Amino acid sequence: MRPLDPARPGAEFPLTMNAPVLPDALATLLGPAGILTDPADIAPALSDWRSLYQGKAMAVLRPASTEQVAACVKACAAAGIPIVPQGGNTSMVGGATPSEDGRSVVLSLARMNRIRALDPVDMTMTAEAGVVVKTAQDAAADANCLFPLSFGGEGTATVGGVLSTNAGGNTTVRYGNARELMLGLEVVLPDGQIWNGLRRLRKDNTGYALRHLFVGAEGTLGIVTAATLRLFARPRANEVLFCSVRDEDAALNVFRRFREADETAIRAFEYMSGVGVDFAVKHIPGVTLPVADRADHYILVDLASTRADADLQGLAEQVLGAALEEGEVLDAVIGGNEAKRQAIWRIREEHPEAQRKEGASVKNDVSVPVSKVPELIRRASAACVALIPGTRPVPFGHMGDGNIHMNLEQPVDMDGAAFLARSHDIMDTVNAVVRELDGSFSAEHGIGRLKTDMMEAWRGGAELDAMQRIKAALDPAGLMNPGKVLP
Ligand code: 2HG
Ligand code: ZN
Repeated sequence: MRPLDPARPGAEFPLTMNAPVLPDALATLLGPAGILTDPADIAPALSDWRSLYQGKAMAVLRPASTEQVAACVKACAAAGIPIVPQGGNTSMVGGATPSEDGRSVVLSLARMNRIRALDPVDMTMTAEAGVVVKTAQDAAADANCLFPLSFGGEGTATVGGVLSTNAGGNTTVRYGNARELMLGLEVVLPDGQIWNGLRRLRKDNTGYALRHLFVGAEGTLGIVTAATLRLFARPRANEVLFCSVRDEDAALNVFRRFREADETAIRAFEYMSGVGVDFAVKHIPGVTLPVADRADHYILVDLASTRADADLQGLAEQVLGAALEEGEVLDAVIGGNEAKRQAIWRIREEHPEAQRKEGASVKNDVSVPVSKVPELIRRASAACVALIPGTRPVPFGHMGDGNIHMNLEQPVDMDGAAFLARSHDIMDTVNAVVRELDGSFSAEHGIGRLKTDMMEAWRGGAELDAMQRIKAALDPAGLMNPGKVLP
């Protein structure tokens, strides 16, 4: 083995006795389009979307087939080179960023972007890991079906990434998380074996459900190269509502009212605070407040039905009428046409960007039982303001499934870096409330690098022990996405 390019030994990698060296075989195997070592070319793969981490890598490998992924894994295993799998690189927790030591390679699935099969009778789609979520949605729609996973990063995130992180998003309340949308997987194991588990079966009780082990493992147990996904009937009717509500309890009660009136019609039920909506209106061109008066609390309700003649407007009027009478809902608009529906969704989807433009912020992707969401928002907000006076709580997100982004924006008169230096104090403060409410410190963004140090406190004992033994059994050399998930 010797460096790929003798003029640039291992790119930024110092050639020492212990330093692994990129095997020559990779260049032959992948060809020029399949391996990047130029610092300018690999730079985008070395940092995360939130700019929390700046890693280094010997190269970015870009295999174009499952066999090539397997060959890369074998070659890297033989050379002792850690592999960081990467999809759309939209992780919120640094899950796809290499470490700073420069010893690893990033393995991008971007070139594995074929939809291998779509069956509107089985209602399944088999897509390679690098297929962008939006592309999968569009392919399903072309076949008159629905691939329901939906979230802000869907135009960049990929099938392999959303399965490896068990992404949730806006429609969990109706269709479940990525895990529930997966029937089968193809995975390259850490020893380079290819496991073809791309079954299309709704029933298959044949021992351990191996496929579920790789969902949410964030690439620490192997590399997902393709998946068979569940499709659904495409909705023919859709309405989106934006309402100002009295308080958090009122928001939850409106959710209850819709569930009682027609549970199957709720495609998303999102909460937003007054401060978060203010930021969206202030920073995002074209975003305006749809209701007449500003309020401290808002909800977005997305209703859908596969029946073209479903009277969703009637359903909305019936539920809102009662909620208005009780003083739970203060004001409401119903989208009406597609442009208006999209305008309402933009207010919610632009929350992360609006928060970024307002200044430094700390994210807390947490979940609690749905009944506890109002208490979570109130108690965590108060605790953070007590910790750092002037902090601006911006709770928003997926109220219908109990996942709130309990985010905190820096005080107006505080230095952003000084605020971020308190990140761990803030996360601990929110998590103390989450723990009392029987919640989770990571609802949908995963553990990545950001939350590994919380695993012991939250999952320590038998649970973490079992995880560590699974990791050791499948990846004894610890080369698959090291430093992620497990402490
Ligand atoms: C969302 O729901 C994402 O928009 C991002 O999960 C949440 O920025 C966040 O904290
Ligand atoms: Zn979210």
